[in-house]
Amino acid sequence: LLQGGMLYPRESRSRERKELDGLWSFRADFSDNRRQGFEQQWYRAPLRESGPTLDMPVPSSFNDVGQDGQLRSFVGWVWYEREITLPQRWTEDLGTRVVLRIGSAHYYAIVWVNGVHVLEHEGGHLPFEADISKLVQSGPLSSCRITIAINNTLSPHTLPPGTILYKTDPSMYPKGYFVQNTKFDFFNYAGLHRAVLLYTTPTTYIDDITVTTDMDQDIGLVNYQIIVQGSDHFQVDVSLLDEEGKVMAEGAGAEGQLQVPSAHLWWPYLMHEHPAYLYSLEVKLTAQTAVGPVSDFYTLPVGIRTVAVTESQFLINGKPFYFRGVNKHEDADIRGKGFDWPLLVKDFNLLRWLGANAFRTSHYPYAEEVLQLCDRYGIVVIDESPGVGIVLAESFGNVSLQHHLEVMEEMIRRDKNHPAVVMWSLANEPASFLKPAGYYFKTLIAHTKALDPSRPVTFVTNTNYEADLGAPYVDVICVNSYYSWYHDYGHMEVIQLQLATQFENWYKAYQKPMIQSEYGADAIEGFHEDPPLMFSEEYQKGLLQQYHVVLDQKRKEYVVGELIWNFADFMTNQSPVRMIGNRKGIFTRQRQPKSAAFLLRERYWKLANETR
Ligand code: BDP
Repeated sequence: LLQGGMLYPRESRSRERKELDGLWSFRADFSDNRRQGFEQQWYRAPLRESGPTLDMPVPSSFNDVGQDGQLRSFVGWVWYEREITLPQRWTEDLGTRVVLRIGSAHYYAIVWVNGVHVLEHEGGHLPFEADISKLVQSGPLSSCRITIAINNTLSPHTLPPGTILYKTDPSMYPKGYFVQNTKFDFFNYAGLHRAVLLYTTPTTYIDDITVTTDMDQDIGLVNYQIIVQGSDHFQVDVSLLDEEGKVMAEGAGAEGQLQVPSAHLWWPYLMHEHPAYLYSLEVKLTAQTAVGPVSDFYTLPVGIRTVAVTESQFLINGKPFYFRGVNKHEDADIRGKGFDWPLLVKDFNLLRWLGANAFRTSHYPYAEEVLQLCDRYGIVVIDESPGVGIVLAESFGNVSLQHHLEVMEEMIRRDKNHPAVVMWSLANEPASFLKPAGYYFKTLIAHTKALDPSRPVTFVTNTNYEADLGAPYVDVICVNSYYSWYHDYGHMEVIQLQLATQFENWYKAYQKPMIQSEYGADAIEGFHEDPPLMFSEEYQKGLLQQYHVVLDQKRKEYVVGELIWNFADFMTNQSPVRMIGNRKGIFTRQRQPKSAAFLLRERYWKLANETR
């Protein structure tokens, strides 16, 4: 199991944070073997001393901010560097612990501080951190230089997987020519995609908090477990405050249960008069240490809710819940997958405009700030791992499985306390008919459930119900289908029959609740054709309407949700079937509605009013 917690860095009476967003120095290593940076040790001295640098914004993907096509499609190591000045109290107070935290670096990262190697991390969508106190407190330096080398290369054992293809025909390609191939349908944006920051804690500190909640009649039960590092002699006190700041329950000790009479439950958006009620768990640590008494404070938002699955229902707080939602991507013009507040707020405003109550983090874990807003707004999340495009036999082997198990540990460690997260999705459209897929998913699902027994687990399939070797182990069957899009082009009249058959086959085989986890059609905004033709707004709308007829029948039985593909248009690799990206968005990449958005809006509000 992973060492150490991964609490979101919040300020408190005992904790400070310093964001390192802004311009970093940057260089892509275009040398033939891509290893010049290591051979010349670019981390040893300021980057500008080893060659020319570019200004690179953080957070952002590096691909789309420049005018250089080579950099846009670069595969290999890129180097980021930033020099910062630290406050004296951080560098001189030996009771202060200084931590460097990187929200996301895609894909493999190596970090140096003042030329000293401090950590490495694999995987582009989850945070990692290092205690750098010793490095910044060891000398007269009040500045510190952070160097991060990032490699975006994907192999059969990375998540997501990919392959490097060498093109060796000398009559067609120059010497050493290679391309990165992937089996997923979005652009492999890379760089420092989320906040890089420094934060402090005392040297004896609250390392991790785990909260699970339950109900006993109208009493809310909040189970908590706190992990402390730095000392064995400490005291932990907790109190749970309501939204007005009134103390509702108190406890002492690193583990326990708080009881909240007449608890306000955390409800999804539009399901209750007061959705998304959040309590605050205030944790106070006091310890006797060599340098005297120390206190650490951390406040965690807590939503009291339950999640359960029956043969045909998905229950939140004991009530049937229907996912009316979208699949998203972290994707936008210029910044690529870089975190951006205006974009985030716009997206949440659009979700509420739609009357949506849920989304899936297709196809990787999203920024923590996204989940925090879901907690606050009552938007329910299916939290998906970066297991997208697992289709090669090699990617089901032990090396890959081991990494996937670790990714689930990192993901659950980061996201376990979000009430909005109601289910883990382990993968999207894996080749789950391949023989090793049975063992792979059995092991992965058992591990995930051991890490978090409180949430159902799924993966999203497009395999035939008879051939799927992973489906026996999931709690909810999530199926993607593209009737009348990837086959039977133009023939919307076959959708109802094919979709009804899909649901009936799966349900008969498994008796588990089902979600239509993807369906949709490309439409170029402003293209109109009536009668509808593919790629017109009318076709996208017409196709969705056919799906809705069947969804309306089956949701009365065992279908518990529908997630449109996709919320917005997004960038993909170039190909003859992608016209500047995937156009299945109901919003454009700039977040303007196509006709289908109005259709969905009407539908979602109608569904909301029925179930309210
Ligand atoms: C599904 C994938 C999704 C694609 C979509 C499409 O899960 O990532 O973008 O198809 O082709 O198979 O539009």
